[in-house]
Amino acid sequence: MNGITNLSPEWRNWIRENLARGCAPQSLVDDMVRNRFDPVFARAAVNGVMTNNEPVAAPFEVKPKVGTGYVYEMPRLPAGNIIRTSDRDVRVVTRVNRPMIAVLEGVLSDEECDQLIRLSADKMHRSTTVDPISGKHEVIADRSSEGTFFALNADPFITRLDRRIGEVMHWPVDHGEGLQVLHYGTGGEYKPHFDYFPPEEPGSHVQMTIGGQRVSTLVMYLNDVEEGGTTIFPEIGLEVVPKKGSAVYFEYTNSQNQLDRLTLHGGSPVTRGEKWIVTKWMRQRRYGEALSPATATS
Ligand code: PD2
Ligand code: ZN
Repeated sequence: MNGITNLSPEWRNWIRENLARGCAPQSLVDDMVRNRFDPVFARAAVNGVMTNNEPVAAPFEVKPKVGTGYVYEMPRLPAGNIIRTSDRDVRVVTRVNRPMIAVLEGVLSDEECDQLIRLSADKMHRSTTVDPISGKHEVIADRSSEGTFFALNADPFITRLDRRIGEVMHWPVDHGEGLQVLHYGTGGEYKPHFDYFPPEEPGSHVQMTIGGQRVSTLVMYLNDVEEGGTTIFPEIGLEVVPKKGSAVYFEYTNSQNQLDRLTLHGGSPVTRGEKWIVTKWMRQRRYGEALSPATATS
């Protein structure tokens, strides 16, 4: 611990009032750190005021204009401009707070991107999505790409990447689905969808029997795309341009099991060249070492 580690009633009120005004939790943590609070303590203090049933949840909901009712909690993604993992520093270039989205640079080195493509190239299969009724994987036109996956601990290279990715997403590695590599040729796209399993679809329950709901996604870009192939968030008008080694992170399930519909997203058509990505989906609970990703769209 480094700095102040106790919370006076005045500071507790200050946190409560600012949350009620709609300030982003992270901005309160930053202010506290500037006022010599220990960073870990400041984060815990803001989280504590938010989750101790203090009267902060209602003003914190998305305004009726959007009307999702999703309560934003402290992001799982670590705070700060740089996320220091065990083997690599990752730079945060953009953060959106509602929905919680971040663009990250340098998640993978150029060599790691090339290696993932090399390892995947000769074991690609046409991508599937989950049938909303049966929960079974089916090939459908909404997802014109081919893919393959790497189980946790498939080899030392994959183990190292999974460890780093777990640190970036601040979630246990064994709660993650195996890394999924996707390749889109020219014209390939992935129509807008949710990465969580929509509860109203019967097939979702099949997908959630092991590991529960998905909570967050990290889409990492393995190459620069000549034209198109952006990751789009149509509800908020955000478009992330693929850049080799960079990633887009987003989270959509909170501790109360609410799902953030503003994280609707898709892969826009690749209009020139090709696009390679690798995706990590995190679950609420342990998912199991040997399981392949449960590819879901609605
Ligand atoms: O290729 C993408 O940008 C993309 C878009 C939406 C990937 C995913 N979803 C995904 O892997 O879930
Ligand atoms: Zn997706």
